[in-house]
Amino acid sequence: LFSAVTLAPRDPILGLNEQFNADTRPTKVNLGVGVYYDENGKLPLLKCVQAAEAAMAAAPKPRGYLPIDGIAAYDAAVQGLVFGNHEAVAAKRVATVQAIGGTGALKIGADFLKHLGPNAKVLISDPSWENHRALFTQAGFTVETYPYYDAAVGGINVAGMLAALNAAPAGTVVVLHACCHNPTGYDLTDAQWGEVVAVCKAKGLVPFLDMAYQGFGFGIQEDGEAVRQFLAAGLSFFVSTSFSKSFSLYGERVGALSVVCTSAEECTRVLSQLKIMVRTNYSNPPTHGAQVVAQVLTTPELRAMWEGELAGMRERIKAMRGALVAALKAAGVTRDLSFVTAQKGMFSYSGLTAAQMQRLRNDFGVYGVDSGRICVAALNEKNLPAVAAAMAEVIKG
Ligand code: PLP
Ligand code: TYF
Repeated sequence: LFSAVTLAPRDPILGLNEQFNADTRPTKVNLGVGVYYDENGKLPLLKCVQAAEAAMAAAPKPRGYLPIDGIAAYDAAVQGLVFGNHEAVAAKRVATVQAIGGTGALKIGADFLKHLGPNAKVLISDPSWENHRALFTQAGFTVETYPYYDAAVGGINVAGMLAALNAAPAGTVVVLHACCHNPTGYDLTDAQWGEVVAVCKAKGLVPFLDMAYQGFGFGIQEDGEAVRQFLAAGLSFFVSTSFSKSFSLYGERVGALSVVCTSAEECTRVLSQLKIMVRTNYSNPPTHGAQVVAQVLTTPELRAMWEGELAGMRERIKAMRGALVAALKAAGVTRDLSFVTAQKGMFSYSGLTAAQMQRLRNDFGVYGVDSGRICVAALNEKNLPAVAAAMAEVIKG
């Protein structure tokens, strides 16, 4: 039965974890996978999460099946976070379903889109989170890219991106990183978002905003600018939400898919189809993580606690970016490093070549992705000197 089954390649990022775990050097540092570690190098368990769980444990509830679209209070809280108090929410023209992480939200959206337009193409940024390609391909789409990162200018090739979108046929699904682009850390400016929105509108493209890092750029509100612009343009679009990073709830798999429609009536029909996608994949979502997030988002004291803890993560990452630049300069690196502090979110595209990244790994036990991406959210005051020294060695050759 399985004699013709080929061996699939490892996930380029998760595969690195296995290699890291097998490394016996005590000085090894994992800057591969996109996970936030605190100043002690530990995965945080947020205080707001602990408080919500304590409250839940004090009033334990039975675990029946959830509705297919998840916990109603959770879906409403997600809408508030992503769409603010926009008229679209009050008008009941946003369909939101709880999903199994941001990945699950993308897949529910992809499956629905495949039914909607079986011949549509999907465009993702070049480069993008590798799972975007894999997931939309698995859902049956042909996946192509639009230009995004330009090594020559050390930033975004906006003209190239707009030209590619302009040339795409109506109905093309365009996957966009709402904030904190993975892997490059470069986001469009507000004005550039305006241009992207205008092309999507003029050409009848289907925007799919992936929001996996809300709050890691400038702030919860600030990071919603792209969503606000698509709302203001009156477009129908998709938003996938992940709370893996912003609540440090990676393993609970908490996310949501929202689809902005043109009317409440249309929204009812769309929601009914999203529920079929959920039902035929896993029937209904799990309880615990979404209950925690709903409790935090809807309890004022817990919400304030979360916003403070999220700001703490964001500020610590910024401090590490600054410290990395300072340490590299002190170690004699003369090239312009301003991009490290200009980039946002958990990653930095370091500009190092695959060979340099491999040397970092092999000679110094510093693990990053071959694309040159390092997770700056895993830096701390203890590991930073060694990382900077290793990077300086490798950069200077
Ligand atoms: N989208 C992007 C851009 C990501 O970086 C991630 C990271 O894991 C995800 C989606 C998936 O999030 P989740 O772990 O919640 O499935
Ligand atoms: O890009 C990252 O590192 C995170 C985590 O298949 C991740 O988004 C990486 C690969 C993958 C799933 C999650």
